[in-house]
Amino acid sequence: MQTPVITSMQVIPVAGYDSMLMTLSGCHAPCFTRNLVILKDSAGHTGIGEIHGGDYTHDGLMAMRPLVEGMPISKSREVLQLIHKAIDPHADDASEGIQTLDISKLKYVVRSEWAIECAMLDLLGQYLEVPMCQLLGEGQQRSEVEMLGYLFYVSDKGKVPAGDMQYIDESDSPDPWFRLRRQEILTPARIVEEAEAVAEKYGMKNFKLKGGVLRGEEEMEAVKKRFPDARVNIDPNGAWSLKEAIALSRDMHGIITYMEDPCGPEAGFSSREIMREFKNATQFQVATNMIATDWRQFYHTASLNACDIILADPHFWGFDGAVRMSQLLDSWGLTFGIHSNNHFDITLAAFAQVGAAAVGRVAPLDTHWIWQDGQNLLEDTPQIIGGKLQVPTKPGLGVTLNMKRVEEANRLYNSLPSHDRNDAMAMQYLIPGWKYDHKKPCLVR
Ligand code: GKR
Ligand code: MG
Repeated sequence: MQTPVITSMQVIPVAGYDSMLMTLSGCHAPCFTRNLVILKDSAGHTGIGEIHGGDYTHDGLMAMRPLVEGMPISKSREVLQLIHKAIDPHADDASEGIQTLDISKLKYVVRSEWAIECAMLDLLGQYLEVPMCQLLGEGQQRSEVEMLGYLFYVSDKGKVPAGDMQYIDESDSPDPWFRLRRQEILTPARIVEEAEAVAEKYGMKNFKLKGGVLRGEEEMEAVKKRFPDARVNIDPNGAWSLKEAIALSRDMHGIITYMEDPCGPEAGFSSREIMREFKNATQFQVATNMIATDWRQFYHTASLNACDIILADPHFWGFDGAVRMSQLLDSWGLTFGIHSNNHFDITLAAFAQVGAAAVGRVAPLDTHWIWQDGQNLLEDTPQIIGGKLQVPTKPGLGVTLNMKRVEEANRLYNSLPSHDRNDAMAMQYLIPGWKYDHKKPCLVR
């Protein structure tokens, strides 16, 4: 008996709408892009995966097609091995990761082949009639996965002149969260409103505020506000100096659960060394998606005991890799989590599967989904209920593509002037001549 064979691999670039979200790297554009991988096999099954957008990732996936098509699904590990042997690092990829949140480097940290791994696991799960999480690590650990409400500062989209690409408006939506997420949110009181709307809609009890936007003191004022019955952390993406981060954290014990990438490289020391010093000085638990984005970086992070929580995004680490990380962290008494960028609901389903298979202590998973909710590419988008993402129970990834929606998202992608993420572009409407500086919050110029 032969296992089914992969008969075709399609790569479909797609785009969706976003808010004017602020981070250290600038401001999200009106649209974000992703790449979808769709595999078909000889048993008539469809396997899907989603990964970051942009031509670099798209072209990388297209180049991998000949290594995937024609292979039996039982050889999925071998397919990945062949891909790894065939890939040469790009000449501009200095393996530095995203220690300074230089968004132009993100495409090198993201490994496009993990979208293929996802789609192959989807096919394998359907063949074996088990959910994907049963095929990972030690198998399924839970049926729902705690998520955190990812709060952002949002700028006023009215500042973009008519005629230029416009941000989506949802002021006539019946849903209070959908209305709010497209409006300006720049004060502590508005951040609290945001948290309340998110809690009301999704039932989340854990929040993260994306910092690196205003002065550190102002951002700390926001998280000191009332987060009813909730826990909060802050992630300035390494914008603060060590001295500043220590001063800002002084009165925050009992308010902040952990700090995510509070400081970055400075004075000849790497972020890993600086974060270790931050931990020594404050006794705060520290999380990262910036200083450990591959196993070599993780070795140095772990050697220095620079972090307690590794946000092992499966788009960086792979599905097998992310779950392997959870096993390692568990045996060392550390905590696993997941980081995200803007994504569609296929990634949401993938996070559900990885979160379900992760062993040990799992921090509430990061997701941008709340900013995209409603733009579904699936017939059966996994739901977040009571702050917990429900793990699909059907075999494989456990979800079905809505091809009509995918075609619409592909049309939007094709209408965009550029396919790469550029957070400096929209900043020019807010601060003319704005330039990225990894040590300056984006609205502090
Ligand atoms: O998508 O704007 C964003 C995020 O700020 C992203 O760039 C970060 O990588 O979410 C991320 C984080 O937690 O650092
Ligand atoms: Mg982060």
